[in-house]
Amino acid sequence: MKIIWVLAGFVLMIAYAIIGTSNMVQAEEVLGTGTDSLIGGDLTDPEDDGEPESDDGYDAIFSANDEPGFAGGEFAFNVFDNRLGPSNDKWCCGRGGGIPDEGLHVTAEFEEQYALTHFTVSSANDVPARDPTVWEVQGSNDGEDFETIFAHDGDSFWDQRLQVVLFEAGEDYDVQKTGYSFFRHVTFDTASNPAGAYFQIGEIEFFGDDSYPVDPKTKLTTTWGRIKNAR
Ligand SMILES: [Ca+2]
Ligand SMILES: [Ca+2]
Ligand SMILES: [Ca+2]
Ligand SMILES: [Ca+2]
Repeated sequence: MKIIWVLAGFVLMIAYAIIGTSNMVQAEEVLGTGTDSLIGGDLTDPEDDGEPESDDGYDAIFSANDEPGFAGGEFAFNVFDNRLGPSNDKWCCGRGGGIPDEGLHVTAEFEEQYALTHFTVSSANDVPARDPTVWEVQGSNDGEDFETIFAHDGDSFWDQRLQVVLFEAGEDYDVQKTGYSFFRHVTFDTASNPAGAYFQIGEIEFFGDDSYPVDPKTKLTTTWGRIKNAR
């Protein structure tokens, strides 16, 4: 009888290996459209229970150089509210005068440092010409000096509205050897910049590996460090 169980285990192992291989993702993979196509449980809200219209229930400290806040008039932090849809499910529509040289950026600061393993960026609900065409994802450990992790300068990735696109280390950008506690999405241009309502993003998800050593001196300079020191 024992040999049967060994054989059964062997067959299962092969089956898992085949399933695992077939699930391997391609570069800049389209995951689908709408909220259900988001991966969910990203670093900003592992439980997916953050309040969509207020900064409550999230594991990150958010900041932005345009419309910081959830809800609002389609404010920036709506890119972290776990929703794809109209109005305050998105960040829209760009500040007056067009995109500044520093870009339009939204930042999530974490308590730990992470090597960015993958992320998703989703288009919003309307006008495709508002989608980012020149943009970066950057990392930092002091919130001031940012390193470029992923950069794109060209056509928009999104060919549908509310479309979730996955970007992966080793496929779409270098496998990360540095952990960062700040991750920032910066948009430098869109097709319709600077005319009228020229910018929008539906959602951003960051995923990382925290098995990197944390430099305690770096940690003390971060907002999390200050909060911890004050306790
Ligand atoms: Ca949460
Ligand atoms: Ca999320
Ligand atoms: Ca919202
Ligand atoms: Ca959203």
